Amino acid sequence: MTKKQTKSKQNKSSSRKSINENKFSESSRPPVSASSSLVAIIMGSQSDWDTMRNASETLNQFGVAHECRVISAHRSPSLASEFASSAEERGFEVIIGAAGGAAHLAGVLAAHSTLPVLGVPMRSEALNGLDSLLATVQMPGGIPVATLAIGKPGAVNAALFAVAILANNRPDLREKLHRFREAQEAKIRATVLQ
Ligand code: RP5
Repeated sequence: MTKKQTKSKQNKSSSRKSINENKFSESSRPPVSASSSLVAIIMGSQSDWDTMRNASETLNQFGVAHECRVISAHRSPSLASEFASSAEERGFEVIIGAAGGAAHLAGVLAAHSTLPVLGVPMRSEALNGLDSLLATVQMPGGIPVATLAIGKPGAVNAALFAVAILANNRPDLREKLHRFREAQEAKIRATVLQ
């Protein structure tokens, strides 16, 4: 390659770079601020918090930094897409999406992110959570949501699943999971019925 050709290649690549940089600094995309949290617990309504606090408490037991937020797939669709689209860039590694009724939140978050998305169906008043379960679990092939149980067990398990994912490259967390299972088993072994 001649000097002229090399120079023109460099110019092209630097102009491509500046186009990309400009694109990211344009107002069409809100500035992304880094998060120190590894897990995002997103729920469709404040009314889901009583259940989802169990996920937060479980992550606290393992010392996993996380963020809890209300974002509705239907009432704040732009916020749902903004959050999920920037989650990876902000440093999150797992997203937990909890919603009830026409529970599309986890699916919408998964549609905007390649991070693992764990869905927790809320126990609904009308159909006891069956509606939430089916709406969360029946994703079309190509956009996966790992769906947990309805309500509190699902919230706890979503957190444990998130820890298991994070533990793949964090031996300290893997060790904590082993100890958690041992303590759980010891409790069952020690149970004496009166
Ligand atoms: C869903 O609708 C929420 O996740 C919640 O479980 C359900 C009811 O929401 P609210 O009417 O209590 O706000 O979007």
